[in-house]
Amino acid sequence: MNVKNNIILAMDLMDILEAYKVVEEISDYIDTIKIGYPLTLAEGIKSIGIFKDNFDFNVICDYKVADIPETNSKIADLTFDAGADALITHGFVGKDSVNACLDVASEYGKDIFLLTEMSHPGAEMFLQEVADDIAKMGIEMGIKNYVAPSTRLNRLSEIRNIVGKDSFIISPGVGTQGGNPKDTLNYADALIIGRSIYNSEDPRLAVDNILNSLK
Ligand code: NUP
Repeated sequence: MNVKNNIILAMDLMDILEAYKVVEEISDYIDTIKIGYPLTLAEGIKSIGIFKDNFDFNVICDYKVADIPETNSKIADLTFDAGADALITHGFVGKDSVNACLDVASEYGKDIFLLTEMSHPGAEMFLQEVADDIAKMGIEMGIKNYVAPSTRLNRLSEIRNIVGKDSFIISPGVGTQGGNPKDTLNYADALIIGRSIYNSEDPRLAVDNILNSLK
């Protein structure tokens, strides 16, 4: 996936008109948006089509799919049928569950992103211990796209080592959660940024500042 300016907007506002307004202001700076449960549960799965039809964005659905294979298939099918370009899938549920998402994605000619370690402090309790193994499983399965945290650069760097330079890593936790954009891009291919853009008084200026900090 090519991501303009290496920035993926995480759109977790829960009102589609507000979300639309923010996106409109910065639509020349970005071409990839990530939506998750907040917007989808508030406004419906049609939210995907709104960003595809009006902005021609890549839409990544952050549904952190983590169920038995049969249920994962249903979730993936509904997501890709609604127009998503990629689906974020949890790895801790194991190979069969991840494979279910991968199979549906390939039927649609689309992608999954495998979530390895998460960016929040609680990820250190359980997930961190298995994150390297999740990344290794992803490589064994031929997965090309990963999510890894900008809040722990040592972990991001380790996950990069495991998945190799040819994999595509997108990294959340930049800005509000404390991650630094420039440092993160030493290891990741694109930044996932939400609140520091959409909660800003001036989202355009917020993106400008981030882009300047990357120079
Ligand atoms: O480990 C993760 N951390 C994380 O923040 C995996 C994620 N998918 N996210 C998501 O990235 C989170 O749900 C939110 O949509 C976005 C980060 O947003 P913000 O902290 O920049 O507002």
